[in-house]
Amino acid sequence: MSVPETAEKIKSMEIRGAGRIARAAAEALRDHALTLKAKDLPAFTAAMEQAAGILADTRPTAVSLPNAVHIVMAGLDRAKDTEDARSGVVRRADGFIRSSHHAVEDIARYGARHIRDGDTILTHCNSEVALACIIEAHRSGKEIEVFATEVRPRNQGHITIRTLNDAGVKTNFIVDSAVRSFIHDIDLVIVGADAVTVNGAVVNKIGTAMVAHTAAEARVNMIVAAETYKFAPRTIIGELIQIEERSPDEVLPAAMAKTLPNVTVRNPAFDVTPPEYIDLIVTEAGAIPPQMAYVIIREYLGWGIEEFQKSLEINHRVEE
Ligand code: RI2
Repeated sequence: MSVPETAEKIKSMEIRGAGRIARAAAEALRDHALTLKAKDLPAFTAAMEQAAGILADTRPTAVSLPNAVHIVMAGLDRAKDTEDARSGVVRRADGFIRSSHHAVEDIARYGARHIRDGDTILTHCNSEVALACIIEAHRSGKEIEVFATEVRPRNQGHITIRTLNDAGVKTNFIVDSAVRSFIHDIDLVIVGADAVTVNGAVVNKIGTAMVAHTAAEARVNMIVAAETYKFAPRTIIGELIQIEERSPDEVLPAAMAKTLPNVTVRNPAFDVTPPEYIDLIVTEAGAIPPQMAYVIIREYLGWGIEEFQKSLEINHRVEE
């Protein structure tokens, strides 16, 4: 798929979910590299950088997206010629997509071990990797039951219940505001993540923080399933995760909003769950307490503080 087409589908959420948008961006960059006609290496690099920028700018919160773009684009500056640059992009994009699928499989196995026979699980939104844990537990023969939320305003819960239904998992569908009413029926909460910050806070679909708070108050454990590329390296240097605020039309029909001049519709798509509400983050590198997020950023993304210090030095030099 072309870069503009992929970008449009990510923006409109036809392609959605933090892992899926990351893979779609890698795929679009690979296809772009394969068809790009450039007169020389600088022209090729400039065109690739432009495409990378377009894709990275589509949705601001899921850090898997800029991380995937970073991984695919890394090393482009060391390419010998256009063909070397082209094959490098293709190799890294394919490598990212492959390892992303493997990560989901590994997390499914690790996460499923936290689910006991007879457990009732609550999940919020539609996370490919959180559902993979649940489905793996079901496949391994554990008797489980799920409560899935509706997920206003985009109803990602509909995708979740379809997936669980098709996998043969006994599922209850509830509105988001019913979580407190059922929390005493729940043994474990499992959600995905759009971003994990250096202090172990988890940015995920709006409502996740409320679910986490409710679970903590009821002493129900909460685990987050997140591939390592959902950890946010730039939070090391104090960068905050931008919370996407989407169109008010998703919440209230424009025709009705027009009749309410004193009402402002707010539509943040994500919220932040503090680390103290999270028992474990299950990654493909193993399960970690949220407080160990820095280690994942450093060891698995390879972007420790040094890389930023280097880039800061370069900036200082330019300023002088
Ligand atoms: P996976 C989604 O965002 C949800 O917040 C979900 O929990 C998260 O991405 C992770 O999804 P959106 O695209 O990568 O629905 O686990 O706004 O599928």
